Amino acid sequence: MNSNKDSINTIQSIDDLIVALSEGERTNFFNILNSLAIPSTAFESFGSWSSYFYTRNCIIDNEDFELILLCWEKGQLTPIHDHGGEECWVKVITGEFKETIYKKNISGEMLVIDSAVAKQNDVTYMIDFMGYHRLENVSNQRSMSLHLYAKPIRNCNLFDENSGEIINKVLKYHTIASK
Ligand code: 2CO
Ligand code: FE2
Repeated sequence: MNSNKDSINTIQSIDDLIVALSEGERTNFFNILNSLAIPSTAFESFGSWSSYFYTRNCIIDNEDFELILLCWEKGQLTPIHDHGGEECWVKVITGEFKETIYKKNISGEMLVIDSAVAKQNDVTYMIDFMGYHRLENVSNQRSMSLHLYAKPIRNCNLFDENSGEIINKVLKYHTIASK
């Protein structure tokens, strides 16, 4: 049943999403992202694109959380990385993403422990004890994903596949939304 109350409470704009996250608890973040009713076109003005690498576009960044739109050309992918000790929720806005999860064994080798494809509107969750992960745009077009980190992630560890070393990296934004 879709009562008036439900539709009033459904988040229909990015501004309302920011209010809901600001007033909400982390334990509700998965449900908040899962029940969004924001058209994918509403995210387009936050996007930017690069033929070299997926872009990280900041929608809002405060002491408690960071909401960023990632824009991916076909085939673009992240390095294998962790999340700097923070919680990470990803909602697919357009397209399809393969998420591969890795863990180091006692010899220091990075092993695949799981992989799945997330489709439009799916929400995934990661935290460092679950391992490292990689995301890849496996759809045949440009795609967008919405990433929520609490608290914001300023640095994370990358696994360098050539050297087998872990490298700490400062994370940057390609664009920052004006307030
Ligand atoms: N964590 C990566 C980043 O913020 C994206 S993969 O999904 O968490 O660049
Ligand atoms: Fe990630």
